[in-house]
Amino acid sequence: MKLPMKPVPPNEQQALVNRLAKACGGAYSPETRRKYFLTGPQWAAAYQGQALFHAPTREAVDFARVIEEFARIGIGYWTTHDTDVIPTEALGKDAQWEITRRIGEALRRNGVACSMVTTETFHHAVWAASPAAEAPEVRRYAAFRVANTVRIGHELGAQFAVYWPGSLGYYVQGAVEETETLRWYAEALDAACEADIETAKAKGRPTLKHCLEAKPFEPQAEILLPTSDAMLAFIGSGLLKYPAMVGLNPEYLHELMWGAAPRAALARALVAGKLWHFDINDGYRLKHDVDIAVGLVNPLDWLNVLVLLRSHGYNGPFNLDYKPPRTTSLHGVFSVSFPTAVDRFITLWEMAGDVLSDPVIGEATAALRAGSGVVSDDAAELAAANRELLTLHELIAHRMVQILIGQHRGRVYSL
Ligand code: 3MF
Ligand code: MG
Ligand code: MG
Repeated sequence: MKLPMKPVPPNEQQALVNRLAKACGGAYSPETRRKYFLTGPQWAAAYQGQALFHAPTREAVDFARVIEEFARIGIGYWTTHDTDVIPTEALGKDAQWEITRRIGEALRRNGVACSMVTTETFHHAVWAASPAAEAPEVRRYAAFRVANTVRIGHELGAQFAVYWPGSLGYYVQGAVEETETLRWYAEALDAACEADIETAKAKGRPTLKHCLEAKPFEPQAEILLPTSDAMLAFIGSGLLKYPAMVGLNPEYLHELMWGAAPRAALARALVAGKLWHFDINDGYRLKHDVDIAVGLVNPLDWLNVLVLLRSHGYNGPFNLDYKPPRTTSLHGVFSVSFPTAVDRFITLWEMAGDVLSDPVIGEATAALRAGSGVVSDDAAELAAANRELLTLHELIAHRMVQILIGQHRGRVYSL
């Protein structure tokens, strides 16, 4: 290994990073990247590295720069919270429409489309007791906020609205009555759907797909809708006026955090016909929301997830909802973090295609489904009849790892 012989002065560091990023190879062209429904959040690019125990490490960046950089990288879609781009005090006012107009211009100038809008219902002090707070005035304001976001979405040409309820929960039990709070939360979503129906009609556009996003921990200690399964139950509970307009935006890490198999959680959303939008990232089980970029922690699990989605014809967005690490500079956000995340995704997506057309996996899967042909009411006899066939479970897992690491192409090491 060649180690730097001398210190790398600040004015030479970007060039070093650029050279090594290029040396990694495996990068796709912006044209190729644009063929995938990859969406880039304003908040991910503009994240400055701050957290409860962390001061920011990066300078601020506005929507014009983010949209321009996404275009350069080849990320064809942009997503945003209302307050990522519009100051809270300007929401619903003329200033909001002036900013929306400038966003529209930046999108058009760069050939980027806005695919999704979302309402921030977690950061501002007004949400201290959640968007479904006891005070009716706060709930009225929440209804205004989600309806207003829907109108912004239509103005920008979005197809999706996402809702992460954020502070829907509590730190201490007793004061909040859960059933009532859920009913109140449903009323806010009803208001969003009603604003959507009205705006879509006025503009001659289809209505948006309204997608709920669950997270098991943070920012409350206890969460009322902690998982995608809880969200599905909520959609089917009878509390919503327009359940057919409401589906899911699962986030990979949010499911992994509580201990789920993300692939199984996605399968449950698929069979319910509610997998409409997908936040992609990576991280660890039973930790906080570390929001690491896709495929950096669990590439094999990711390959499995994409095999499931490809085989079911999922054609919704893949939203790059991660946080570039605090150790990455702003230059690094756009020259290393986003492009490498996009390229790992594309490689894993294409590998999922390899898995689906792999003759070994194909034959093994078909054989498992064919069974032994031995029909019996004797449990021991049945078990014995399938014993050898079931070894294929492990063989398929091995084959997937081979495909992941390139071993199927002859990557071996001699001792
Ligand atoms: C929090 C999240 C959110 C949601 C966003 C969309 C800041 O963990 O994942 O990102 O994705 O609010 O509604
Ligand atoms: Mg998310
Ligand atoms: Mg997250």
